[in-house]
Amino acid sequence: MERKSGYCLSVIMLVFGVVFLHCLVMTSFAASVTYDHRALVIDGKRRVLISGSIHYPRSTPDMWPDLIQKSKDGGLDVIETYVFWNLHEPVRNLYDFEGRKDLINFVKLVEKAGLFVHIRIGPYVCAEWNYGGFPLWLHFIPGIEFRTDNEPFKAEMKRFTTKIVDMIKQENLFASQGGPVILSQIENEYGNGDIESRYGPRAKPYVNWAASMATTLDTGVPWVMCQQPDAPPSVINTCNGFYCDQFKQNSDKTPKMWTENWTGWFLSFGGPVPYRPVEDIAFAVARFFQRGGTFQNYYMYHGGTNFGRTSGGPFIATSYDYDAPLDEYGLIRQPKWGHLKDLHKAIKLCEAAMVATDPNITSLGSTIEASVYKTDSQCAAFLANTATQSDAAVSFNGNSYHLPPWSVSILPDCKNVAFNTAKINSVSTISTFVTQSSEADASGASLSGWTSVNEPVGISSENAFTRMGLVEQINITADKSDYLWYSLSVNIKNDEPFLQDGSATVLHVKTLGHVLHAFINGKLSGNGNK
Ligand SMILES: *[C@@H]1O[C@H](CO)[C@@H](O)[C@H](O)[C@H]1NC(C)=O
Ligand SMILES: *[C@@H]1O[C@H](CO)[C@@H](O)[C@H](O)[C@H]1NC(C)=O
Ligand SMILES: CC(=O)N[C@H]1CO[C@H](CO)[C@@H](O)[C@@H]1O
Repeated sequence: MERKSGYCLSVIMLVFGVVFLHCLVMTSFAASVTYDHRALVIDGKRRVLISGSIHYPRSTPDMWPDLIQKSKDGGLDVIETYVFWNLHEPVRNLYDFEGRKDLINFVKLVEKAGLFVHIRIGPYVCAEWNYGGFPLWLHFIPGIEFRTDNEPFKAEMKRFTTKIVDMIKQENLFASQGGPVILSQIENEYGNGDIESRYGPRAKPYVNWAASMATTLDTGVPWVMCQQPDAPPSVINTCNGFYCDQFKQNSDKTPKMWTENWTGWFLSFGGPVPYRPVEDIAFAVARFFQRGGTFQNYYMYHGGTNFGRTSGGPFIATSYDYDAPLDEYGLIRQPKWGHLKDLHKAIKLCEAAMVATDPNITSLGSTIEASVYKTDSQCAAFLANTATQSDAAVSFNGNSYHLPPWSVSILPDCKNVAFNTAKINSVSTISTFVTQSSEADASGASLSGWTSVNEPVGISSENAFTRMGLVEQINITADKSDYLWYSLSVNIKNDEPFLQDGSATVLHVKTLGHVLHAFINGKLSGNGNK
């Protein structure tokens, strides 16, 4: 009897324990996300955050848990993704969030791993994505003009942004609701270069409208506008680029944040395979944190694949590997992944001092710069040598340090070097590829689950029509193909003068298209591209 009741009691306690733990997990996420001039402030604490981009539709859902775990193991705190409008709303008001498009499932998996999420809604996203993420039907709305102070466009942009925000809210995924989403983005690189100026006086009202439309959606977490120097005070202007150490916020009330740091670059058909040495990325990241940055995102941490016809143009390849720390297949790319992991560890050792104060930046020579973050309890320092060729011997705090060219040393105690960006300790690995036939084996079973699709090249002859001049391409192809066939018959007699004197015949086509292949009597006769 006694034993039995004892048994009962322990079961009850176990259940209690589980419930209690569950509560802890649920409440361990931030309830409040704000910011000040130093950093994002999560639950009252300023944070140094390392983020990385993984676009959910550029991998398959069964890859997601592994990609997220490898990101966590690599020292990331945040996973960042764009949201792709044309993927989710291929037909107006008909939404699709299945399989690779399951944004909510992706966010929940990141939450399960204990990481934060930054959702960049756009809804214009660029991203080397077909039409920058805009659905084709948007193009045909009467009177529409994209990304400017235009009522039909603003109505659609607001509708889609609201749809996404509502979906996230319904699942309680904003940090303000106990979820992992700490940041969202509206628009994308609109203030970059000459984009905004091309819209003339209607650009500025649009920027202000976009910011206020976003903030009134009441997510309880901050919004950013990347590369938007004239962003209104309700949103945070952030930097995108290969280097962002020189970036200055447009307000002394916002932190220095870097939303796109290009770990490599995208691949174009016929172009070189992009490669960015990890020493250079590590240098750029360390410089950013040295000069007061507190949020940094790798674009991309995992690039993945442009499936189907999702890759943007012109000539962007289906591989979106990006030379990222996780390669196209989700394998760890060394030494990139490991070296950045070591960098993240060193930066985190300085976090307490970094968030407590602005850096004191001093020059120790024409190419040598020291930054000190000093509080009562910690002193952390970054020493940089920005010379591209020569080493430097630096004396700092009474000690001497050797700095290789183009490198930063991180000293979490202002004395001992925890990490130097040019010195790689993680091992290189070389992947070996095995070939597997996509043919069925003797038993008839397919060895791999691979399938391929044939893209229709141009519209078919049943749909042919006659027209003078060139037509608007996307209207005619409905974006089902990148190609459109034009044909013209000419009868050439044997006694044509140009056949006699051997002079060349030139085909002139006036087009704004990207590439043209000319066939004469069915034979490829030449190419031209813009
Ligand atoms: C910044 O560092 C320099 C050089 O060590 C020192 O002279 C100066 O007093 C420091 N400034 C502040 C505000 O701590
Ligand atoms: C686009 O195509 C539709 C038919 O699909 C046609 O009615 C319309 O005039 C075209 N618009 C333009 C701008 O070419
Ligand atoms: C200014 C610039 O080149 N921006 C690019 C940053 O990288 C992303 C992703 O590669 C592109 O979408 C932007 O156009």
